[in-house]
Amino acid sequence: VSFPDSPSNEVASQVFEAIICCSSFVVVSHYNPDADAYGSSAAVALALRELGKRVVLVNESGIVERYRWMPGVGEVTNRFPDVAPECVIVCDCGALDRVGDSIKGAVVTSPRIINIDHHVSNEGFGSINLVEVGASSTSEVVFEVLSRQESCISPKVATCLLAGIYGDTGSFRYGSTTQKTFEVALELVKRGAVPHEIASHLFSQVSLAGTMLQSAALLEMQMHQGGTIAELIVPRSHYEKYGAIEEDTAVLCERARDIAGVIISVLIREDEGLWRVSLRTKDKDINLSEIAAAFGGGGHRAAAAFRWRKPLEELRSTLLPRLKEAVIAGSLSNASVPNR
Ligand SMILES: [Mn+2]
Repeated sequence: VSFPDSPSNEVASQVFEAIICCSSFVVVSHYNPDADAYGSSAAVALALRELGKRVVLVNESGIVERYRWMPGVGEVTNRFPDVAPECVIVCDCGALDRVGDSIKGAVVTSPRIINIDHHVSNEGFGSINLVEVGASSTSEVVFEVLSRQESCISPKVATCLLAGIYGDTGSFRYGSTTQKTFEVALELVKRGAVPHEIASHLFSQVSLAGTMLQSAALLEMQMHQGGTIAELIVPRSHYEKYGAIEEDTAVLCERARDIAGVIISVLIREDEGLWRVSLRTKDKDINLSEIAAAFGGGGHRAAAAFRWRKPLEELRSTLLPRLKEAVIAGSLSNASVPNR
């Protein structure tokens, strides 16, 4: 499958040519990785190795257990190698900060950075920037690069990429899912990815402790603006209370968003010395990336995040009015949103 009409087709070719020229690589994705961060970076790493390259796969968060089944994830290290590679490939990072403080220093000194991403907020920090804002996932963009050579897409690589697409599209449910997404997915299935196995790993292996913690958070959920905004707060003490870990809360914001009538969900998680805030919407007219950017974060229209280092009450009194404004503006521009 080829995409002659894609505006970034030429850049994808540039990326492929640059890859051919170098012999040693670090491939890195954002800390607190999701299926797309791991999937896109691991796919690149495995494909490069197939081309005879030396590759180290790096993520500041190391190996997140729930994604260990993904090909390549078992070899992820949280340390940038001492010997600098010829090229660093950064996947799924809207900003270089997203690789994490302990990795960023080494990345910025690299003579060649290839930035492969789909975040609307991408800062263009690479020597080559393959940023496709219309793509469902970085995995979809990576496919565009790797599909230039038949041998690059092994069943393992196909599995990584399809997992990334499943993750970022919420199983092909979100507005970012396009005809091209399905075309790429079809191609990946032809190359050996098994959809039901990937879906089972991603969505049917939730931990019991995590489910208990999620239930506690949902019971305490606060609704605002006539049930259009759902707010969840997870205090740090709850992780210990339920024996859960931080990654167990990853899907909580989506669960709140998926409630009938909810337009925006916000998840506020306590971390050491800061609050981690996630935002989700199912209204295509609301741009959460803009709201998160106002708080120093970023992301996509439908899913964005930021960190807050001041008191919780100050966060709530600043953020909630902005979300209410967005809901009102969104419902004015989109008559299909029920007026509740
Ligand atoms: Mn992504």
